[in-house]
Amino acid sequence: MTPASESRNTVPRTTVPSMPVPSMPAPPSDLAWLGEHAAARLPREVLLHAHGPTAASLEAEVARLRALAPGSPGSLTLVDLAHARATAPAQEPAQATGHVPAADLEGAPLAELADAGEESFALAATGDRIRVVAGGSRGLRYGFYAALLGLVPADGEEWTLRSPALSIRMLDHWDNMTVHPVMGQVERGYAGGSLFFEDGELREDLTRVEHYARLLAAIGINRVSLNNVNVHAHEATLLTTRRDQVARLAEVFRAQGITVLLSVSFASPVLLGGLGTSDPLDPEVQEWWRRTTADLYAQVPDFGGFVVKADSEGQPGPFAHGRDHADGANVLARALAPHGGEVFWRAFVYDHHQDWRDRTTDRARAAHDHFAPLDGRFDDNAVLQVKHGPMDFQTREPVSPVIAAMPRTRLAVELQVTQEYTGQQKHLCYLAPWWSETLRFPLGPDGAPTVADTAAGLVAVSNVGDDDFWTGHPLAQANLFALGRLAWEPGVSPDRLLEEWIGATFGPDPLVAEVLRDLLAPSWLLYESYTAPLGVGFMVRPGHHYGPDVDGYEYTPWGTYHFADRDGIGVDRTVATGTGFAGQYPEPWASRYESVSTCPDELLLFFHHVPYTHRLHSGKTVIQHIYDSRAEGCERVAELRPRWRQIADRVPAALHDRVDALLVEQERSAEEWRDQLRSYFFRASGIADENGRPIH
Ligand code: GCV
Repeated sequence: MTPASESRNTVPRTTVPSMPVPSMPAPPSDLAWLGEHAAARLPREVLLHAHGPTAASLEAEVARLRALAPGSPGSLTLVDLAHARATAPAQEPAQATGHVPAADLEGAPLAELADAGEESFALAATGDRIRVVAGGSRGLRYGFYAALLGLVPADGEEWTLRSPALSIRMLDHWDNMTVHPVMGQVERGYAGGSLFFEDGELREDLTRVEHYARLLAAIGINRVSLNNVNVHAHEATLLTTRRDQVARLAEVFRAQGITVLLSVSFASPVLLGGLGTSDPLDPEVQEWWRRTTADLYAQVPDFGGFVVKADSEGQPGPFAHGRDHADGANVLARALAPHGGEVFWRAFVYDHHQDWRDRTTDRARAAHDHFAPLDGRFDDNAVLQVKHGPMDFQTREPVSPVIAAMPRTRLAVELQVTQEYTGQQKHLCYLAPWWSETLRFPLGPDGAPTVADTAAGLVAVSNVGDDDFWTGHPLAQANLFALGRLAWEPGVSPDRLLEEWIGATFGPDPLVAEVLRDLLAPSWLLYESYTAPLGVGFMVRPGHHYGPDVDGYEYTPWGTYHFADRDGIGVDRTVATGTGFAGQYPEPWASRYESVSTCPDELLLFFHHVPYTHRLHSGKTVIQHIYDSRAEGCERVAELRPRWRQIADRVPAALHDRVDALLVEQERSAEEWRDQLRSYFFRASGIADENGRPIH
């Protein structure tokens, strides 16, 4: 055995650099969970038994972190089993450990690791010594970041084997290359412009993308889709004449074990190829996709695949050719298959030219109506990407019934980290409690497989832009962190994720942790309490979707109605008297949602139209709930800023100021929600607030 200090790629105590490594570009002002506090956790001695690009990038990472903080006492040993085998004499068996000292591997579950796949790792902590053994380079990276983020078992525990619960852990960027006059550069982006593109082309300086890739790798993300699913003419060319830009981004993400994907237009054969049709069953169209995809792989051999929004909100799709969505998805899947790529086909398909007078059409039904009959028809490398709820990323929705309805289809559940309907990164809204509830939702009676058990992956729309704090609202970083961690470990509690994020980002100050916890942990329910009530959704200003407008979408073609009148409110989605949507669920949910007496309060108005005097399980009438909850929500929002001010000198000043200014806006906006909704429903119902609070 070679002593540890002589092993290849060892970063011993003596080589700790005291200055930033010259090859590393200057860091952004905010390093989120990979800043000084994470650096302070890195043990002083790091022993790396690995080779190749991952070893080089981990060495660079250690050097970068060393420049931020000297680290903690102790050692971190990282062993890539692939390296161990490569350095073992040829006659040794597959389990051979080459030049890795026996003590570094003592007791490690090597056989289990070999079965667990290359993203897995095993970790043990004894005293101030942490040991990580990984089945491959991605696992090694994840093990390294687990040590930095404090995801280390208590001292003396056995080795724990860690594998991601979901193999697909993807962020979708809705970035455009140019700035849209209304939408800005990033559709539904609230954190500045695109990190990737500027003035219609790839940015010259990709420094921030490098840091972003590191942040994502640290939370376990393994795929990033680069551009908006609404693919405009200019962005469509990323598939053909601008492939070199995809290749450059792929290189940056590859360094962190992340593969890139592109959103493509279903009409590409016409738009880019000059063909007369995009009919998926046309041999020329199929050949065009095959050739174009092969050309892309020639430049980006580990390209991940395509994301497609088709027949939705104006995007072209197979319906125009009399074909269904399995025909559409499979033509792309077959072009990708020889290269190992996948197509992510979105199930967000509905009629956005609905007649509001027609009470039988229900947008919530659309995904199930279109896709459930296609179960079993999608190729193996096609993944159906289903929004977690049946409508559109509202503050509260039931779980989409599509997730339970397609056992023979690979599904990815889509979440929205960018806060389109949840306060646009101006309001505090820590979404992990809701995501966690969704992922743990059983798709049947008690003990039935959950959403997380059923899905092959989790996809989420990114909340990041070129903003100094990455996410506009600095505390919205918690959502990105939690998303990645939940994709890896859906059962972990949102409170624990908050602790992890606070520790890595803000360090061990107990008051800072307490204040952040108080602000963030209840913030989703707080946001819900002053916005659209009891699952009815929307009530936002049309177009940009910020702030209240109760009837903003009521008489529009978008299928987003609350049907409030003088007597009552809500959408009848029952089988007995409504649109029948409740019947799309398996039992016990179909019956539970169908009956007004068993439907949970928070979803009452999603499933039922009820009189204002209807009594909730909480004991309050619907109208009194609307009045009280908006008033009390506002009172609680007013308490946030004084609380935040208690840590003014304990967090970076620029960050404190940014959050402070946003809390002022949250107070203003919450009051606007309160006053508009309370007044609207008083005028509609004529029923007074029994608590006598002012109504305008
Ligand atoms: C990218 C919602 C948003 C759109 C978005 C769409 C989607 O409707 O408002 O901006 O388009 O969802 O998920 O495709």
